[in-house]
Amino acid sequence: MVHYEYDAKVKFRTDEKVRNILKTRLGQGDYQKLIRVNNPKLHQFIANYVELCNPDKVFVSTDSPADIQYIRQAAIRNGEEVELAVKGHTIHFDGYYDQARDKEHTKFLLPKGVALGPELNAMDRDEGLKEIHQILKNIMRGHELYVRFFCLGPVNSEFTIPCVQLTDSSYVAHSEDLLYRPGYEEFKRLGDYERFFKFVHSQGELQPAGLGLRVSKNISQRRIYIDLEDETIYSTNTQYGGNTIGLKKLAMRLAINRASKEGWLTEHMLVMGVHGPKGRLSYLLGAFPSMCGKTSTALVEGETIVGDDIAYLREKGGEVRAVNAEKGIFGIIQDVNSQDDPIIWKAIHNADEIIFSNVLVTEGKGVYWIGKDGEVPKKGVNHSGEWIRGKKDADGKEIPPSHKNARFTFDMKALENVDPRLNHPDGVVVSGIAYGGRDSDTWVPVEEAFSWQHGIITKGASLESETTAATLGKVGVRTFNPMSNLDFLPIPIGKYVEDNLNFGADLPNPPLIFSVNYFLRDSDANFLNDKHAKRVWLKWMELRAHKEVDAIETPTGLIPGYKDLKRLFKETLGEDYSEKDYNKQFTIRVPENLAKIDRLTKIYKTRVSNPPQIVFKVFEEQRQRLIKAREKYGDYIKPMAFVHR
Ligand code: SPV
Ligand code: MN
Repeated sequence: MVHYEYDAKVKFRTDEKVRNILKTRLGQGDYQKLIRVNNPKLHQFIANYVELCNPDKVFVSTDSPADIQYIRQAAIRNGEEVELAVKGHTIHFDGYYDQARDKEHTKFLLPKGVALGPELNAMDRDEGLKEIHQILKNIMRGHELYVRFFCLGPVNSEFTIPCVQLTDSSYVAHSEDLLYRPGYEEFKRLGDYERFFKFVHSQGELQPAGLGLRVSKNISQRRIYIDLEDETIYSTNTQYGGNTIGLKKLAMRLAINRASKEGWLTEHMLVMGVHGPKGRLSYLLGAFPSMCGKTSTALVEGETIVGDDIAYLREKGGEVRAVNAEKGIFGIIQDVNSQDDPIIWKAIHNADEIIFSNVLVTEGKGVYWIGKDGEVPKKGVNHSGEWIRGKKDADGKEIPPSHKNARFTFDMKALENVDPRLNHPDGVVVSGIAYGGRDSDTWVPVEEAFSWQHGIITKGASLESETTAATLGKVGVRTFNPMSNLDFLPIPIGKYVEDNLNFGADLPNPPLIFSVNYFLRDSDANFLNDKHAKRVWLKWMELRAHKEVDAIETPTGLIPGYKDLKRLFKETLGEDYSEKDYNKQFTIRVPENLAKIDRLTKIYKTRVSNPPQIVFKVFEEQRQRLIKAREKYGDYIKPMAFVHR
């Protein structure tokens, strides 16, 4: 379909014209690399954006070590990364106001007549394309454009989605090399194939930052526009990975859209192997909003990791199979230390290639982040420039040594516990799915849903997370975040919930669904669990998946019995788990649970267009169970009131 003049101009170019553009703009070697992929649609796409963005130079990267090395070196040469004391480790800064995903300027471009509901950020497609093409015009003057090919999901698999990334950021191109499976050979193999995802990114004009690095200058022109119809995403005037790394959260939006049409799922989930008795390994998925412990869970001691952020789920032979869309980690570094996250700590010290972003660089080119082992340095250089303790920003706010969203990027091969099935084309069989957010007072630490439908509705679709106020551990606002996927939904929430319900509806043995809560507090705001308790909840979920342990039936779901947890705490952590702690943690909090149902009912009635009606029925049934229990036992009910089953 032709939507406006720019489209009209480029859509009708002949293959010959396209090749001529490429021949003139690319060096002989790069032209040859590109033409070896026999894909006219790909050539047309690249020619269009080379012409529009007008880079000084184009580099086409194959999967060869030499090409990858070229990009690594370009990142240093261009001032996007600086080498640190440890060989292969580099630092990248994003601009002071470019430290996170820009939700306000991330928009779906919608053809006339399509609507996504009030919660999703969207604009008219023609208008959006016009605006973004204006921003892109000549934006790469003076820059080199990198053309990169990758695959989402394992290669040679039903899950594979080939992608092409155009970017003038060697940091983005380098990051993708650590995070995604190579795709040049796959594109060559596929030939004239049209269903690939396309990403166009430019960091735009740059300005100096600390250590001689350069950061995006025109933040007011920062845009992330998602064209679902053409499966193309545009990103401009930003460097932060969540806005720029095409295959990460940008591709996730396209993949959710595709999955919805084709009957599979794209989820914001970790994938991990949990060891059960007698050498058994069972796979669990976990959905958590950002900064709620997803990466830490995926990387607990004693278990294996398949992925920490994005999973694709497909039904195969009556089972649910999952893969990691990625093969590396772009993880939050704050509070990573040798005690709390020993596996990540070790990998950060052993990996032969890491990009650190927005941490403090100390004298002698070491790095420091908040919560790292050791003393806070007195000075250094960070995303704010030269830094000393107590430094304030323009608003008078104290600047911490590292940004709270500072990250590390490495290939998962740096990890000692990477699962052997990471790249298996059939993925792993899913035994259970856990949903969790920051919740100070409602959910128990772990609970199984009564069924797929009950789990999707009262756990996944009811997920909320509290924003953490900086002051004294006080609890902030609860934000609604269905399946932790709200920021990435390209389809109306109601439709997405329905897709989830349908996915498990006809399976003979769907994965069990759980909620977990690592953030439960007592009335003095102290956490009721330490960080390692999650290892026990994982073990309990694994046993439940094989019906090897019983559970207690409460109005909201099935919870562990004390004796089982006591044993698992001892076996897993060597700790004595007291009945007092158990009762505190697993008390059913009726008023808070009822308030949650009221909140969610209201949200689904007012903020979600066309919610599946079953949602209200399941909420109402849960409300009645809670009211009945309250009549009998009061507001706060210890597990012993309920029966084992
Ligand atoms: C998240 O915020 O969920 C992340 C990092 O995984 S980002 O790439 O910014 O999305
Ligand atoms: Mn994420």
